[in-house]
Amino acid sequence: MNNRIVTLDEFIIRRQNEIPFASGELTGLLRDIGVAAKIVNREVNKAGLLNILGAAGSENVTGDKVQKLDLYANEKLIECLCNSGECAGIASEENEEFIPIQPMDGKDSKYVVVMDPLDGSSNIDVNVSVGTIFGIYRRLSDPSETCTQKDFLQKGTQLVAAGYVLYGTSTILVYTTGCGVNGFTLDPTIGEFCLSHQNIKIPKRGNYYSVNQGYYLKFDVEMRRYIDHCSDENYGLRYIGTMVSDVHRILFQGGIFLYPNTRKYPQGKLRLLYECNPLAFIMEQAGGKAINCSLERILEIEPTELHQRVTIAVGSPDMVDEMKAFVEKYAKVTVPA
Ligand code: AHM
Ligand code: MG
Repeated sequence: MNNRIVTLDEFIIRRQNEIPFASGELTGLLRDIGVAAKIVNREVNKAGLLNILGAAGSENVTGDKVQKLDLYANEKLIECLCNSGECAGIASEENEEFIPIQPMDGKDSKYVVVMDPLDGSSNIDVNVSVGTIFGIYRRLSDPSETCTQKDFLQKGTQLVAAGYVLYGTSTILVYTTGCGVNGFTLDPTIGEFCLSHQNIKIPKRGNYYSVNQGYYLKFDVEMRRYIDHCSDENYGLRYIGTMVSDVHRILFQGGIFLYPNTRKYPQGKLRLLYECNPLAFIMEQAGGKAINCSLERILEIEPTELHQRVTIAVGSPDMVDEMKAFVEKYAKVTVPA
């Protein structure tokens, strides 16, 4: 039996040939993200020491201002992505506008990155798992010039790579370049992400559904009927409130994750560019499906704004199809309020 450890860096280089137009730049970018993930992981893991080291907003013992973890993650990812000169610009959940990166040593950068540096904001301060989500596009603008907004407003079908890092009971990085999905678990003793889950495939159906059921009365009737069905079928409800974590469980065990429109969020809450598209790409690569509540494939939605919101149903293919059937059946029915 071959027990040889394959590190993320080694795997990325080996797989370079599978990527269309690969010239080492995307490889460099993925490695930059791997480095950033380790730095963020280190900080997430000592978040519980904040009371000792200083709460966010205060000064720590060395007199530095202690940052909120999501801002820290944003800063570190931006720093790492600037390092290799492969990234022309970044659109982040934490920044209103995209950040153009000036070319290094006259080098043309062909890619832009969209990211949610630390997803699961309500869980950050309470020791519950959080994650990083990223997507990589080939830019549309001239590589010798500053990137433009249209480089980021590309459909999910144009993603060349996407991934997430889950800072959970262990830290795992899962990514795809469109040739299957692979997972790498961080071995803290050697400081390397090591291949732990090869060619991940989602089960066709599962026993869990994941939705904020507290909003049940604020969902449209078809969504309420589908949730009733999940309950009738004795599916277990699991909801962490960090999309990365909820989707990760479903990727491995099967099930469906839903974030429908509510009265507060008529377009849905989650963001198309840096939350839903990357996770939809991974799910489809693993054999799953991802649609919105109007039954459009997430990856085919035309983005018009960086921070555009979208509704989502993502997970096991048979369960997403079932949800679709409920929407088709009940969407036009008007029930008394
Ligand atoms: P965030 O980017 O501010 O963390 O918000 C996104 C998060 C998702 O991770 C999660 O699925 C959702 O918000 C939870 O929202 P709610 O608390 O409304 O259920
Ligand atoms: Mg988020």
